[in-house]
Amino acid sequence: MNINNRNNINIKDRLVIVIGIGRSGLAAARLAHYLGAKVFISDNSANKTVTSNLQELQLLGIEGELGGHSSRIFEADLWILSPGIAQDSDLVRQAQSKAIPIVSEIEFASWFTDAPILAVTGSNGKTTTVHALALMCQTEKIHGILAGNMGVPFAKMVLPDLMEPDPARVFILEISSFQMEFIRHFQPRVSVFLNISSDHLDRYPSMAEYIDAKLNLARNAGFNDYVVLNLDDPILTERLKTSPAWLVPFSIRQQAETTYFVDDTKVYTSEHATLIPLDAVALPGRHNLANLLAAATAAHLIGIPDQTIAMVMQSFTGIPHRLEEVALVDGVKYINDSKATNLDAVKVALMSFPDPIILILGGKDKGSDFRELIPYIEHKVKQIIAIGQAQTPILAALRDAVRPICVDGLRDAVKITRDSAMPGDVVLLSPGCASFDQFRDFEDRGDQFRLLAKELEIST
Ligand code: UMA
Repeated sequence: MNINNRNNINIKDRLVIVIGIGRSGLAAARLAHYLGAKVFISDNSANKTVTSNLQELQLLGIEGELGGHSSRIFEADLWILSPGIAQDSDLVRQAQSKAIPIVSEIEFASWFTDAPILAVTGSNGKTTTVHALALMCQTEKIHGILAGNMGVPFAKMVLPDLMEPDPARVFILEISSFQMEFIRHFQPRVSVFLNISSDHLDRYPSMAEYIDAKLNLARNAGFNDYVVLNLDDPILTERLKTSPAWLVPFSIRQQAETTYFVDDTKVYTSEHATLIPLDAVALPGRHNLANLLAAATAAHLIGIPDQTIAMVMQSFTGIPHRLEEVALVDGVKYINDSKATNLDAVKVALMSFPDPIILILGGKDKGSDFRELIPYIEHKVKQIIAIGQAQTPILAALRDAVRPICVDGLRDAVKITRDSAMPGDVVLLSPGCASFDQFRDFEDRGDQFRLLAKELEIST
């Protein structure tokens, strides 16, 4: 199937194989089915989620297989690949050797909408930024809708718009590096780059490949598109300087060329009027100020008034699983930062509290070097409780700085904090790792932590 020209792509009666039937696969299969494709879905697992997803699709007449990939997946006009499947996997190589076109769910969904897309990527802060941006993009003329890596597949949101088009629609997408691996035509009107730091080194051979995947977001950006980038991030400024798009920087340190700028007391517009005093910004932390400035800059580019932007900055208090206070037990704060799946996010979390911290760290190791945490834990973290597969590298890296305790799981970790935490301490779940060794995803991990902390709160 020829997918070279986006405007001529027609999947009606084409054999579309969806690989992976998680959230993305389910949504992509439904969209492809609605558009008249012959859809077949395949997943190498047979867990509860994929079984129930398959059952749901079977009701539409879509066929599929679980527990392994048969040769049937290679009789295909097109593959839609779930983000959890790596570009260098054997499966992908086999399809490539048979010249089967492969696209990501984001690419696939983007073919079927002409609504402007504001897409946000970065190693940290994506979810906070897209939530703030989506709130800003709610006006009479602009009906923003949020999707992507934050948990709602883009394909799921494109389908209702096909059934009932909304001329005011704007999509706000959180984009991960995984979702950018199989991109052809995907072209956001505004691409936002927050920051780049080491992450997902279990999936990419090196930082260079990870950065390349992220930068794919702006690969198709043209003269009429915008690239919003963090001026304080040297990798981003260097790598994006040759983009043909309009480069629109934001910064919390520098005042040059930015749409909004910051001093010690206020955020200002480019006309030097006050946008908002810093003490009126609801979301704490310098890193969050950078996220809000990124969102504000993107919103400004599509015509959102400053007043609306300021209102969101004043009222938006953050998202679940991101430095979320979930319980107060005898003067000890329990903080759920399950969304911190890399070490940079853990560092930010550690810098956010002046109080002594008991840190719950670990999960599925991503090849991170936990020694990076040493300057952040010294004199601040009184105990580390290590969970999950990453226990061994955590022990090896941090044994001399603070003796980590290893426990089986989150329940045991929380139990220990009941005895060891003193009033004024913070118990911080900021795992710095993926969740898939013990949990369905980071949300499941955060929900379980919240529940366990609440149980403690009730029992006191
Ligand atoms: N599978 C196969 N064959 C293989 C390997 C895997 O069939 O060879 C199957 C697995 O059994 C699984 C499916 O493929 O059922 C993969 O699903 P998936 O991991 O892509 O999960 P989805 O439910 O589709 O969720 C994805 C994103 N997951 C990942 O990127 C790993 C979700 O991001 C996202 O919210 C969702 O699409 C909707 O867009 C999660 C995430 O952890 C939150 N993202 C990473 C992060 O934030 O660090 C990038």
